[in-house]
Amino acid sequence: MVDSLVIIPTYNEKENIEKIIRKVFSLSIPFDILVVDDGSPDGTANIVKTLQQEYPQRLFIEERVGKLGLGTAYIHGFRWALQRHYAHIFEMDADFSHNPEDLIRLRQACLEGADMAIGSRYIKGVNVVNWPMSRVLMSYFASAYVRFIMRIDIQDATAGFVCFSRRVLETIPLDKIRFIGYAFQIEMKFTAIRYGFKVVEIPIIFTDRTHGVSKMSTRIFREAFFGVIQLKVGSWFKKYN
Ligand SMILES: Nc1nc2c(ncn2[C@@H]2O[C@H](COP(=O)(O)OP(=O)(O)OP(=O)(O)O)[C@@H](O)[C@H]2O)c(=O)[nH]1
Ligand SMILES: [Mg+2]
Repeated sequence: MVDSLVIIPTYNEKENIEKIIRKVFSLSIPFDILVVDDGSPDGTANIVKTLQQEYPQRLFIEERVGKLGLGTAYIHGFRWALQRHYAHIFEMDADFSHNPEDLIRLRQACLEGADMAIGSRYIKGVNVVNWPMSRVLMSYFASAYVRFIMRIDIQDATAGFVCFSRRVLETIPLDKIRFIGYAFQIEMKFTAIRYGFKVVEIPIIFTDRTHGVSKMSTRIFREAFFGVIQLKVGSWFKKYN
């Protein structure tokens, strides 16, 4: 039985979705895929459903009615995975910013004792390809800001390429996770560390999307900026056990 599930949230990814699914299924280690699509108007879900005939019992889709945000898409996917047998549960973007080949290295880190392995852009310098300098700087300083406020030793706090061991998702109260964008990624890491899980960073090269459109918005940015302060203050009053 396949022990790994890659959750791919999608909103208007018709240029990427078929290619990324085929790429994941061509890896030397088997991974199942769950696409969580938020009613993409461009028909992303239909492409997935057609491919399901080619990959029965390996490719799954959950469709939600509207664009409900990345964080809640992942929470939906985590719950789906926990109802099944998966030991390793991954987050990965649809747009090839994350190289599917790296799934194997993230999984390996968890097999070697990590509870959560993060594909990190900032372990050895800055490994980002094709981002405008302004965005690299923003992301890099965002991580520094998070480290400063949260006092966590994570170089790439907003990373969205992650392998969770099942026990992490079973332990974290998923109904208490409240953020949806970059702050969601920070919140998951912060919470896992607070619960005492071993979180490791694996260096990856991150490439800007070449197809499709960005869903990054100032709202997501604002959520992250104020969210970390809220998370930090909230953690003073919260018990992690
Ligand atoms: N289900 C779902 N998926 C989403 C939503 N917003 C973004 N996504 C997906 O989440 C992943 C990351 O979103 P991106 O738009 O690539 O965000 P980003 O990487 O910060 O920005 P760019 O790479 O510049 O576009 C992609 O696979 C998107 O399709 C959403 O509201 N719901
Ligand atoms: Mg992207």
